[in-house]
Amino acid sequence: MEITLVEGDITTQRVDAIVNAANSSLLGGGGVDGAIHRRGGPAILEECRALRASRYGKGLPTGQAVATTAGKLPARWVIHTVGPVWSATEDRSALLRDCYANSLRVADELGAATVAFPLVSAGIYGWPVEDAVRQALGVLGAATPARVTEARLVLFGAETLRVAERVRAG
Ligand code: AR6
Repeated sequence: MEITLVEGDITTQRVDAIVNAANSSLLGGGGVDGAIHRRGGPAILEECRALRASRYGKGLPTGQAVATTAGKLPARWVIHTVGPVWSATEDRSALLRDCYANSLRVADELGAATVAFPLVSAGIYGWPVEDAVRQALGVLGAATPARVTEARLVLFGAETLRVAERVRAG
């Protein structure tokens, strides 16, 4: 699997699946989540509500991932995952790695060849950008999915892309 770093908006990516940095309610929010629901239209929220009424009555647990339609977006699926809120006193990085591993597994099960990830937890949830990139590249770099051929990390803004490229270069 090839890992690519691009600057951009996750909602405009021409890939099979995009990952949403959601919250456990699955009912929307700000940041990536807000943009996806706004541009994808109501079909996404409808499926999220159905998931809450069936499999995830208590919400989607942190670190897990579940797919819905992508509505009007160019992608075919949105894979919702819930990152951990950053903590300076507790190491929650295993949960952040779970987000990438589980989202990639769901994408692979769906038969997606290309998947775009935002920098989960690195916005409203406060995770330091450099470490968020390190966790993402660690998981994706070690993964050997059967069908996914490209994992694209979509960085929001030129400065975030620059940080990601520096982390990747070591
Ligand atoms: N495309 C790509 N990246 C983006 C975009 C976009 N359109 N918008 C923001 N980013 P965040 P979190 C970057 O806050 O930290 C929501 O309310 C952003 O700069 O979207 O996991 C949910 O409902 C940052 O680098 O997600 C949850 O309650 C990264 O994407 C909560 O926020 C993630 O920022 C989740 O917070």
